[in-house]
Amino acid sequence: MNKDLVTGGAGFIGSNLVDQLVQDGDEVIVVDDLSMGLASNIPTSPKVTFYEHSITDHGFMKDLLLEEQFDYIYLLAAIASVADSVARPYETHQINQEANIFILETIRENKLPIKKVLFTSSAAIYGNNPELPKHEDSTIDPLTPYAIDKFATERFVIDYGKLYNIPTVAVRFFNVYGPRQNPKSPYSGVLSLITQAAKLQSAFTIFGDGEQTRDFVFIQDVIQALELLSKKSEVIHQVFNVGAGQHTSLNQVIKVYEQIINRDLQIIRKPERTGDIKNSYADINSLRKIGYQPHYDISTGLKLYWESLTD
Ligand code: UD2
Repeated sequence: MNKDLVTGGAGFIGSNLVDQLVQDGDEVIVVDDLSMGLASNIPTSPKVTFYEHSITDHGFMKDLLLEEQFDYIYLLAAIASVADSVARPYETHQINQEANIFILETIRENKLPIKKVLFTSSAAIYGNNPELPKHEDSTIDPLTPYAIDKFATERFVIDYGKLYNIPTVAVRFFNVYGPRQNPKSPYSGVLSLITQAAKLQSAFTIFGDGEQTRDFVFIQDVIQALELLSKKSEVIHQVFNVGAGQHTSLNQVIKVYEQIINRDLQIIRKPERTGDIKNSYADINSLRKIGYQPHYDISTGLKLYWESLTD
């Protein structure tokens, strides 16, 4: 039986991953300080142990790593909001970078026999590079503390892998959406904000003309990608875009949603946000080559997201 560590396992993506790992029969340990996540997201199962702790507590993390001897480590704990990283750059650095390097360092120093360490980065590292679609080797343009730390940590993860012979891999998430996504801040993912507006029958604000596009990828497709990347032992020391490989405009999203809920959404239009990117989507050929195939188009994914709220 595999033993897995999921940092950030109470969050949106982390908790969906924990669900899957438990279904696979793994034993899962979650470390999360609940700064963004919710304890209620973590499945109650004898196979899951939850530690409400920050990954920046080095003593705690070291003891845990030495004691548990994990097979798989999924690094998802982070300040996940770009706006937060701008407000708290040093704290972001301690969480998003230093704490992760400390984990790698503990593995290196103690020669821990890990099967795979998977780090989660972001499409934010491409910044304003207008190239479409974004390839893993496209020019990067990290514009915020969030993007800088994500990129640098990706490099550390790959380099620790190559230099010290640790099986590591990194992913760059595009616009992930689905059940448990938290619509708490105005900078939360746009699909969680639309979903919340639909649920509360409140107005949704579109910034700009609504023709901006994003590569919206449903959480179950993301989980498929994470599982493939962690379980394929020959896949190491590489970074992968994780998206659906499609782009959809906000105006299209609104139409799809109105069909799902069978009524019109209340829309307010405001000027484009400063710094907004017009179009973004992922080249997912590297991921396809290892067997990834996205199964959820935007209408299927949004329908499942909507139904998860009304259950
Ligand atoms: C994502 C990240 C952002 C940064 C960026 C880098 C999230 C939530 N956002 O921004 O932090 O990493 O990638 O490329 O992960 N919009 C509205 N109304 C709203 C909210 C958003 O019209 O109430 C628009 C927004 O102006 C943008 C689009 O929807 O044009 C998507 O916004 P988003 O924040 O979900 O995602 P993105 O890709 O701009």
